[in-house]
Amino acid sequence: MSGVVQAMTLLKATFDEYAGKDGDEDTMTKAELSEMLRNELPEGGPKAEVDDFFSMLDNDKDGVVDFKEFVSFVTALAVMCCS
Ligand SMILES: [Ca+2]
Ligand SMILES: [Ca+2]
Repeated sequence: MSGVVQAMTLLKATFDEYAGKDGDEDTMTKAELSEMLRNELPEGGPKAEVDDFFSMLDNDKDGVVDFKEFVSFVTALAVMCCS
């Protein structure tokens, strides 16, 4: 597997793990997102409110974060941090 494929697989696995907690693994609720931030990021993640973070992720404002929104956000973050 290439590094990119590996990274994508990992992203998808992480998304599925947390998004599936309420039985709907296609979308992530605010509760699921905040659990992911607590577990996956050092120091519980950015100190910004989960609310702010969630609305940044929820591009189409339907109240949940789907995998596409999740990936676009992570990609944007990677571009900001690594370029
Ligand atoms: Ca869910
Ligand atoms: Ca959404």
